[in-house]
Amino acid sequence: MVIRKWIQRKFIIQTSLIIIFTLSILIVQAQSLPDAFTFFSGEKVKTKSDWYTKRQPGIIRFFEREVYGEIPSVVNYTFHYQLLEEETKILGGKAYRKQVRMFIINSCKDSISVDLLTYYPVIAKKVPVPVFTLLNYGNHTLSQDTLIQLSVSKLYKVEQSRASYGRRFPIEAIMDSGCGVITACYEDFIPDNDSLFRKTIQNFYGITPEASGAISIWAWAYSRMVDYALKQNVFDLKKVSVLGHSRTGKAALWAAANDSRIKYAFINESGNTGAKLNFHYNSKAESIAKINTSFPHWFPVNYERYNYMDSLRSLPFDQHWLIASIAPRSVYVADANQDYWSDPEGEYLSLKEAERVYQFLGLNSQLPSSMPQVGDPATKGVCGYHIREGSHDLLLEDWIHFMKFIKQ
Ligand code: GTR
Repeated sequence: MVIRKWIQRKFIIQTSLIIIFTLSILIVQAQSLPDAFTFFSGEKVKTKSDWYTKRQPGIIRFFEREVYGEIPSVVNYTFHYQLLEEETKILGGKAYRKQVRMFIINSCKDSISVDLLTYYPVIAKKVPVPVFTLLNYGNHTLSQDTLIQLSVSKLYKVEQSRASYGRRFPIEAIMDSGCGVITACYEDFIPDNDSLFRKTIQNFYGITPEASGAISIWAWAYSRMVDYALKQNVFDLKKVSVLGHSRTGKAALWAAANDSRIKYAFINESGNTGAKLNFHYNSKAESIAKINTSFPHWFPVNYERYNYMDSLRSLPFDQHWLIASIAPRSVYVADANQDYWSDPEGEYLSLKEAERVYQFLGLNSQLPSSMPQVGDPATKGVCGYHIREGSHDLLLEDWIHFMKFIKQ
């Protein structure tokens, strides 16, 4: 009896000690949200110039080294454009479609090709229109139209997948709204597959697979669509945008942070390592450890250092820094209320935190203090947000809000 009591007491003491020890580790490690205005040195951003000349570039360098990895330098490539389809009138004459094959040639004269599918309303010939650049899963997946070439990416040469993502590309509504669009298959730039990614990044882009990730190559891809947009006289240079959904939303965000020619960033349900705030830790949502495990080729090896730091709330940075680095240019984040994996609340909080930087810089943004309700978009000023009913997708409803925002 005495021995049993003694064992019980010993067990209780030991368990309590373990609990106290674990809690103390968590308390020591857990921090508050890393401040966008504080440099790693501990110094504070005091002026707008501090932000634009030191903090903003410092954030980009940090994310390049630690999160997304190296982006290829465009000067190492030459580009050649081959017309596949001349400007063709479509939709009963209210818009034009054009298809161009872009050859990207590296310094060893190796090349890859990407099919650019472009649409613009007829009015664009008189008055340049806003343009969305969009990465997709194969140009032919967007439409029933058999004149749209099957994507050059080997993985997509499948006629059955034609129009399988038609819902993500409401072309008639886009043309009716008076906007243009340039779209290309994301895997034409680099395959979304670990072993093919490793080969392509090494052999074609000349970057080691450890030093970069596919998100950086897709961000570079957005900039290459922007190069093409800027060569067309039908698009308004002040309204050149990137639009990405989910994994390509992460890439669109990273592209906008790096490329100041991008004036609007539409970041749809980008989730972890996109717009989502890691400090809003939520067990239903994707974590850094999970994304690094499921998609090791999306990020450089450095990013693995941050596995579990989100659950411990000990990360030294967070994604609102990256959103803020887009300032003074516009950013719009969008969610769906059943998309728990992307963590809509975490995305809104991130945008709301980034807004503090926009306001510090004297820019007009008026996001509500609590998260907007479904069907009640927040679109006043340079930062926009909406959440719609439904699950993870890019739908006409999202496009309608984006088109209204870019045109205002
Ligand atoms: C998921 C991934 C997300 C998101 C999504 C997508 O499997 O966990 O981060 O990128 O894929 O791209 O559809």
